[in-house]
Amino acid sequence: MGEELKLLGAWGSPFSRRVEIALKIKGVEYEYLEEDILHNKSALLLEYNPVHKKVPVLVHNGKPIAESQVILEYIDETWQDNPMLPRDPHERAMARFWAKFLDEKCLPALWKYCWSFGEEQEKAYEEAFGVLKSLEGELKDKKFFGGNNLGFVDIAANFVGFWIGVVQEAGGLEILTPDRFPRLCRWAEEFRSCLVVKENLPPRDRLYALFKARFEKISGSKDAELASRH
Ligand code: GS8
Repeated sequence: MGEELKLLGAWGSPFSRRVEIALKIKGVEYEYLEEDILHNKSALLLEYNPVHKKVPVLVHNGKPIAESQVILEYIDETWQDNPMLPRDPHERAMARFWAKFLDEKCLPALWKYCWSFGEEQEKAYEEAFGVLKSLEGELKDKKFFGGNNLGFVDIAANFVGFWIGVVQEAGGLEILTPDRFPRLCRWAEEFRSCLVVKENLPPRDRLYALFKARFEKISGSKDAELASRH
């Protein structure tokens, strides 16, 4: 019926992969446009997301929507089969609460731990450990955050389910491990083995190589900085 759906995304971005998972859950067709976010953002991206200039942007019949969680809600409201948010208002509110926590608390804390050094990293570890503990507590004995089926919070937690494991391996870090977080690690395995997820994750080797190069670059510049002080 002349519906036009485009996704401006980036292959390694957990945010744009969230949207891909959601569109696959709904079974809607879309055109994917890969953005070179580091070196060459397209005119389309700048036009459609002038505020943040970031992916993902979903463009539905010419109308752009930015910010992955906003996009997920839009998708859930527009295509109502296979709902991602629960129906019950309190459960819906709780799902939004945890999704917000993931972006506002978990992601910054985990990222800081992964990309800092020395004393700063030790401090960051405490905070990252704390946010993961909160998630571990919320999972309880549920299969997914939303219960028996993959839902909104699981999709929002995709960077915990996949990206963190790759980053910690590339950087020789240890935080999300089964001894510290047995439920979260079991959830992560469950998450990655869902077909819609599995088919919409970046290639692990390629992501690993990207992070490895980034760690090498950072440790190189840190060595240079230390040397210049002596
Ligand atoms: C974050 C999007 C984002 O950081 C969301 O959609 O949920 N809160 C937003 N996108 C990154 C790619 S992933 O690291 C991006 O587009 N970066 C480009 C830039 O910062 O210039």
